[in-house]
Amino acid sequence: MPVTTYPTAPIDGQVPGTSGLRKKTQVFSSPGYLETYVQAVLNAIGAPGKTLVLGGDGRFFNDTASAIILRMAAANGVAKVIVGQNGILSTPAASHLIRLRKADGGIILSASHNPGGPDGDFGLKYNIANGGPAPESVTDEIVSKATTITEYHMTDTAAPSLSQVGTLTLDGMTLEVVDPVEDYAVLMDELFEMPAIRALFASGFRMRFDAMHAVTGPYAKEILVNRLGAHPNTVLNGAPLKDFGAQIGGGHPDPNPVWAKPLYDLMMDEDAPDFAAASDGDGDRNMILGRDIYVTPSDSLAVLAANADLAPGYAGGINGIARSMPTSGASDRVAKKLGIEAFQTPTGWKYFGTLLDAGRATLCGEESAGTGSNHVREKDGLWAVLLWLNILAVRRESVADILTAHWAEFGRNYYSRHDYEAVDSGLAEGIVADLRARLDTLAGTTAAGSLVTSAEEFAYTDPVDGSHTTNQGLIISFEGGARAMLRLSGTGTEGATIRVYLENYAGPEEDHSLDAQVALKDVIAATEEITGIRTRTGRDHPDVIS
Ligand code: VG1
Ligand code: CO
Repeated sequence: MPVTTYPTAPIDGQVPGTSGLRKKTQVFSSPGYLETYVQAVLNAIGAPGKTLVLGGDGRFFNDTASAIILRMAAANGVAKVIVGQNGILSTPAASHLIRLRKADGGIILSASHNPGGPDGDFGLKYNIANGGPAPESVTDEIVSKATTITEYHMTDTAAPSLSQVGTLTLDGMTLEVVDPVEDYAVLMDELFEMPAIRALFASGFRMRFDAMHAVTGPYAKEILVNRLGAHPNTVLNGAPLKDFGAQIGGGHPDPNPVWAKPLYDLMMDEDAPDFAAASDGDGDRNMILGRDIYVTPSDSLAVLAANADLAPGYAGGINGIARSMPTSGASDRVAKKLGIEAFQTPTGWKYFGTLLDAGRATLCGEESAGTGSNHVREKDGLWAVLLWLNILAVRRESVADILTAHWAEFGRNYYSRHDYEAVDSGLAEGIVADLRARLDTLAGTTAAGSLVTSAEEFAYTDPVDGSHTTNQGLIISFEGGARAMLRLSGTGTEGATIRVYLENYAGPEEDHSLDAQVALKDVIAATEEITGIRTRTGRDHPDVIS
């Protein structure tokens, strides 16, 4: 087998954040950069004889990167790679394929909701045999290899075209090209009451799913239209584009009220359909909308958990609910009622893996539009949409009625996230460091009329494997149950993004009809008084409010 060995490239700031390595496409595609990181992954996992899954969200550089990775896998002795046709797999579909085919792991090419294109972002994430993102122990090993290796290996043979499903070889390595949608669609058939959802659509129920020109287009068309009988106009922006439509209309595959504004506006219109959803670049996030109502991801997790037993996949009930620390406590109230465990983990899906594997958590969620279950080891956008559809098909109530009834029973956790983007990194780190230094002095003080009951830095000990992680965000708790959380994003590629998460609770008898920003105004004012973010960044409002 003709293999050439090349010198590695220096990888700056390579520490993987909450979701693998993300960089500007120009950095990722610069000579030797992708190759050095891939060689580090292959060395860290011990490539010879392994079976790996490979696929990505189809963004610019996906095809070139896939070809390079295949040639490197062959040169490093990987036995077999199962790859999505044309190098495409959504993140949840990749997770499922790793599990279904008992692969040793997988490489997912995506920068998720970050913009794509030559001037956008690219990313690479390694997932382990359970289908989930590599835990810190593995990513630390990859980072250590990336900074110490001096060469990478690649076969001289060109990678074959991935346009046809079938089995090929590349210099002795088996290459199986699979339909990216089929296995995933079968899994969804098993979990949900498909006849009930089909009957719902047949009864005239109208839905819009915005694929945002990203990877979920083909998945949504197959499942919603072909299998469930939804009208073909249900799927919007269903043709995947390498830049997610940035050129044609400023597309940016981040499913929230800001970036999916046309869909949001449609649902606030008189003539709105019954239900709408959107997903992100790699298909693991979801946004849920009903007529005249936006469902926050934290509320969505709580509603899904409270109603999960309406779907066949969860008919026996759920074992536990895990949420990330900045996600609102709404799902904790559901866990309490169900008499099951509730977990609060650091941000990032990798922290749910052990709880899912151990059968202690069945549903998991993050405030950043991620919801999922033990069916895979990633968050799953279409899964959340289908569970909502299953619940709507059984209850035959509107999204707004379901939410109103939920709040009447459990109370409402008003919630919002304020992001300050592209802040100077030193300034952002200074704001966090100054607050960290004052945490011990905050309890008992009042800010903007609110009494601080405690202030702490979030640290987490995994209840399954005992691993410990620190510095996972700052939490300020106020009298009455309100919380403000602060952390720096680990997925940005330009300066720093400061995320401020805000929560306030209104009990079952209280008013649930307020605008979230109004309900949170005291927490917002107190947080600014304590942190000084707006004063110090010189901004009078956040860049994104979700
Ligand atoms: C963000 C979200 C986090 C999520 C991560 C990856 O991280 O806040 O909840 O797990 O993105 O999601 P950060 O560090 O920027 O806050 V995805 O859909 O981008 O894989
Ligand atoms: Co994503």
